[in-house]
Amino acid sequence: MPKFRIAVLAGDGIGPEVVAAAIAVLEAAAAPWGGVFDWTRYPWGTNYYFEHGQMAPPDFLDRLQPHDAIFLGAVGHPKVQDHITLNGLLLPIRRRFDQFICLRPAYLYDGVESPLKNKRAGEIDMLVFRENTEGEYANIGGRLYAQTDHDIAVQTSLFTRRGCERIIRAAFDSARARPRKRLASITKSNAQGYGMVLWDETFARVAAEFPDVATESLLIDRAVMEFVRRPESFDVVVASNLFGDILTDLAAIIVGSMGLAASGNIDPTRKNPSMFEPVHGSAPDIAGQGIANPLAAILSGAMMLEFLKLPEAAGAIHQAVRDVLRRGEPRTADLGGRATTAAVGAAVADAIRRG
Ligand code: GGG
Repeated sequence: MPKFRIAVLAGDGIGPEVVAAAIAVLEAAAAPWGGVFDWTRYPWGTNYYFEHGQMAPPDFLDRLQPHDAIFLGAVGHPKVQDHITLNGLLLPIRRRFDQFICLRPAYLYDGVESPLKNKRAGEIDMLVFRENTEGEYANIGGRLYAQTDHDIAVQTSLFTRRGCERIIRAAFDSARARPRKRLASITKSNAQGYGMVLWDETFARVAAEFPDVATESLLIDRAVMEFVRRPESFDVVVASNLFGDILTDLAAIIVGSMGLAASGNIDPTRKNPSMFEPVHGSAPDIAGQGIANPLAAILSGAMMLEFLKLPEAAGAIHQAVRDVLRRGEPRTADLGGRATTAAVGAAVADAIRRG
C-alpha cells in the first residue's frame, strides 16, 4: 500500500477541532492497511494573516502541489473580511489545482430529524455538483473612487463553454450511474441573459447524449422552493459556483445540520491534489469550546479515502457514522445532544474498530 501524502490545513475557528477528530477516525479506518497517511500540517489561515499580512506564504500553492490530497478544516475570522480569507487561501487552491467539481452530498440519516415534516431516513438523498473554478466566484472586477461618494464596484461572472460543459458532463455521468438517473440544472437565465443562457444551452446539448437521464431545468428561486416542498425528488443537481454554494447550505439544513455536510473539491484528471473539507465555516461563536460537530469533517475524510481508492476504509467510516447516528448518542448540540467533538469522534473511531 502506498503512503498518501496529505496536506492538512486545519485553518481557523472550529477547523482545528474537527480536523483533529477526523484524522483520528481516518487513522482508525485505514489501520488494517498499515501506516497509510503521511500528514503534513501547514499553519495557514487567519492566525498566519495576523502575523504576516497574508493568509499563506507566496509559494503556498507550489508547496501543496506534490501532495496526493489536501484536507481542510475551515477559514474565516470575525476580525478579517471574508473575501480576504477566501481569496487568500481557499479559492486560489480550487483554481490553481483545477478542482472544477465541488461535490456535496446531502443524505437524511436514520436517527436524524429533518426540519421538514414526515421525512423518513434515506428519503432525501441528493448529490450536488457545484461548478468550482469560475462563475460568480471568478473575482473579476474592480473598485473606482473607493470610499468616496462616487464609489463604484464592478463584479463580473465568468461562464465559459468549457467550464459549463465539463461540470455538466460530470453531473450527467454521475446521474447515469445512480439508480434514479435524474439530473436537475439550476440557473437564473431569465435575468442572467448571457452566462446562464450559455449554461442552459450547454445543458441541453449535453443532455442529448444522455437520453437515459431524466432532466429538469429550474430557476434558482423555484429551486429553493422545490428543495423544501419536494426534496425527495432531487437526485443529482448541477449549479453554478454561487448557486451551488447556497443550495448546499439549504440541502444540509433539510437533512438535519450543517454539521453533517461534507464536500470534495475534485480535479478528476488527478494531475493536481484534490481538496476535502466540511461545507461549514469556522463558526467563531462556538470555536474553542470543543462542541462542534466533527461528522462533516469525518465524512469529508471518507470522500477523500474514496478518491484515494480506499473504498473499504471509506465504507467503514460511512457504516460507523450511520451506526452512531442511528444509536442517537453521543451527538453534538446541533443535533440536539450535549456531547463534545472529541466524544463523537471517539464514538465513530470505536465503531470502526469494533465493526
Ligand atoms: N470549510 C471551509 C470553509 O471554511 N468554508 C467557508 C466558506 O465560506 N466557503 C465558501 C465557499 O465554499 O464558497
